[in-house]
This record gives sequence, structure tokens and C-alpha cells, in this order.
Amino acid sequence: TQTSHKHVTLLGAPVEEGAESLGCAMGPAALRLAGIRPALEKLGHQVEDRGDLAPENQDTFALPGSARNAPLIVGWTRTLERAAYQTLKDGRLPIFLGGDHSLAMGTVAGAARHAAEQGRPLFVLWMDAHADFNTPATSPSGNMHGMPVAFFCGADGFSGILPDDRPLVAPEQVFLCGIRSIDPAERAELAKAGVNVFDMRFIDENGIVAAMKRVIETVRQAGGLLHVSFDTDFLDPDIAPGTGTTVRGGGTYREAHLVMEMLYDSGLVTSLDIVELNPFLDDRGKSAYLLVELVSSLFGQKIF
Ligand code: B3U
Ligand code: MN
Ligand code: MN
Repeated sequence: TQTSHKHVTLLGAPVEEGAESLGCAMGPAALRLAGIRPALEKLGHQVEDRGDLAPENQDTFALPGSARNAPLIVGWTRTLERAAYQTLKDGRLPIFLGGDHSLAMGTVAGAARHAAEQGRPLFVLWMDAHADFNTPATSPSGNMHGMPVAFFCGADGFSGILPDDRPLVAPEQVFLCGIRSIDPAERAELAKAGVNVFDMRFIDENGIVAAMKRVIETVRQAGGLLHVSFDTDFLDPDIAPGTGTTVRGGGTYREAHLVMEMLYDSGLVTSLDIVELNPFLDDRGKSAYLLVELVSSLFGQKIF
């Protein structure tokens, strides 16, 4: 069944200043070297690579509280918001090659603007060891890769980054999956907001299929669009060591492929981030190659 060939746009977002340790800026290059483009072309998709984007200059921007490198991250957010919006408006499926996870402040915001224009709800599937629900007021590290979900759910502390009337994502339309590390203040805010959380306990007890079925059914019934934001540290560190904040007990090889296959079959995914690959910490391209394999499964690679 090859009726669903996509027009895919690759966009490199070599941002690394949202993370504690540097190296994610090499992520886009590593994903290209691991063959992301030919992998998609082999599956019949039409692929354009727009190369690496550059952040808007926002040197004078200030954010109160603890938010390291905020001016630079805000510059990236504005660039990526426009890139995501425009690519989707052109009828294409953007894949953002990260880059640390702060890039999703922009990509999700752009996807939300596009969805609002279409009159359709945007859902976000966040595959991650972390909830990324800190704010400049709660963050223990000040690292902005720990904040994007709070940002696009409309938490306080981010005003002025995008116009105040920007479309936000309702917390009930966000699904966190694979979570196994949350900070105390972050946990309280997350519970208050009402984000859907499939933590590792849920996955252990019910299986990843149960989580994915709920996500897919919810999006389908709402007639929604689905943005998938895939943090390398969702995966178990044994299979994906090339990322800065590994947490043991992560998604297995089989679980990760199954998630991607189910998402492909659903036909619901309209935009994608691949983030937090740090090639400097990787083991001979192991994590980069695995991420490309997973993207293949998400775009129709079949066992049989
Ligand atoms: N929650 C911690 C750690 C963290 C979040 N995201 C990553 N690490 N990659 C923080 O700094 O906000
Ligand atoms: Mn993350
Ligand atoms: Mn993470």
C-alpha cells in the first residue's frame, strides 16, 4: 500500500545552547551522514533538504528568571516558528533535525499556527525521558531544552517570545510518552496543567501499544493534526548512548520501532522533530543510525 507518499522537507536546526553540554549542533550533520535522505527516498517519498537554518538576531531579548542563553533560543524559536508554519502551509511534511529540544518551542508553535488556520486541533506526541515542563521560575538548571512543553502549553514566564495571541496547544492535546525523570516543581505544574502522561510505569504495566492506541484514537476522533517530537533520550541508553541526559530504563528497540510503525499506519503525523542527538557522545554513529532506522519505520518501512 504505497498510496501515502509524502513531500518531505528536511530542516537542520543546529541549536545546542538550550542543553547543558554542547554537541547537539552536530546533530543535523550526523543524521544526514547516517543517510536520512536516501532512507526516505527509498520508501518513495519526495525529499527536499533545506540545509541548516540560522536563528534570528534577538541579542537584546531578556527573560526574567533562570533561562540560560535566552536571547539565542528566542531567536531560534522565531526562525523555527516561521519555518514550520510555512513548510506546512506549502503542503509539505517538515522534519526538523536537531539540535537540542528547545527547538520545539518554535516548531510546535509554527505547527499550531498552521493547524489553527486549518481549523483543526494540533496534538503533540512527546517521546522523552523528561517532561520538559520547567519554566524560568521552576528550572533547576536554567537549560531551556527542559522548558518547551511548558512554553507551548501557555505556562507563565515566557511572555514576549512570540506575539501574545499566538495559538497555544491545549495541555489536554499533549501526550508525554516514556517519561522517567521529572523535577519536583515540574511535577506539580504538570499535574496542574492536565497534560496526558504515559510514564514508564504506565508503559511497563499496559504496554506501549495501549499508550499509542489512546493517542491515535484521540487524534483521529478529533480530526486533528499530529506533531511528533522525538527526544533521543526516550530510548534506552544501551541502544542510544549519543545524547546528553541519558536515563536508564528507556524505550527498547522493539518498542521504538512499534511506535513508529503504528504512527505510520495511522497516517496522522504531519510534522516531526528528531532532537538531542549529540554525536560527540555517540558510539560510532550507533544512535544516529538508529534514529534514521526509526524515521524509516515512521515513513513506511515494513518488515513484511
Ligand atoms: N528536568 C531537567 C533535566 C532535563 C530536561 N530535559 C533534559 N534534561 N534533557 C531540567 O534541566 O529541566
Ligand atoms: Mn526533551
Ligand atoms: Mn529528554
